Amino acid sequence: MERTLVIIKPDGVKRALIGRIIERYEDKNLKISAMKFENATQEILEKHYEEHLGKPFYESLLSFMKSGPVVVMVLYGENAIELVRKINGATDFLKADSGSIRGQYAFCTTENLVHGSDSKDSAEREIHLWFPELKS
Ligand code: RTP
Ligand code: MG
Repeated sequence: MERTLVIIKPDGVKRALIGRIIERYEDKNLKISAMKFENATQEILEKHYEEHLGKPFYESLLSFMKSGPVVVMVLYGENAIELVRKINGATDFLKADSGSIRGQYAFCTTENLVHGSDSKDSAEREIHLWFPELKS
């Protein structure tokens, strides 16, 4: 069993896609073990996206992520990390499989609806960042 951190970004919330997005994960047998709805702070976003500091899209990414509330959740199941990234689809919306969340709904590369941790280390780091109260 593996766990991973998923964020439904402000565009997913504004477009009323929360239910349809969560359904995709549940349909693939991933279970929710923690979930919250909140406005992400500058502080948490700087830590969450520290690997992207200095990249051309960094500032617009942070302001987009602060443009409205997000849904943050911990999902668990077999191969949860890879499975979530497959369900989410490629970062570039033009390359995302049409059956993926981004392939179906995204029309922009920055505003791309969902986040999924990209490795075991990232998943643990991000889970501790967003849910410091959870045990490892
Ligand atoms: P995520 O972290 O959200 O699951 O997405 P990812 O691994 O597919 O993409 P990553 O390279 O980690 O980029 C993080 C987020 O930054 C925005 N981005 N915009 N305009 C652009 O060229 C660009 N590139 C990245 C996206 O919101 C991406 O999900
Ligand atoms: Mg990433």
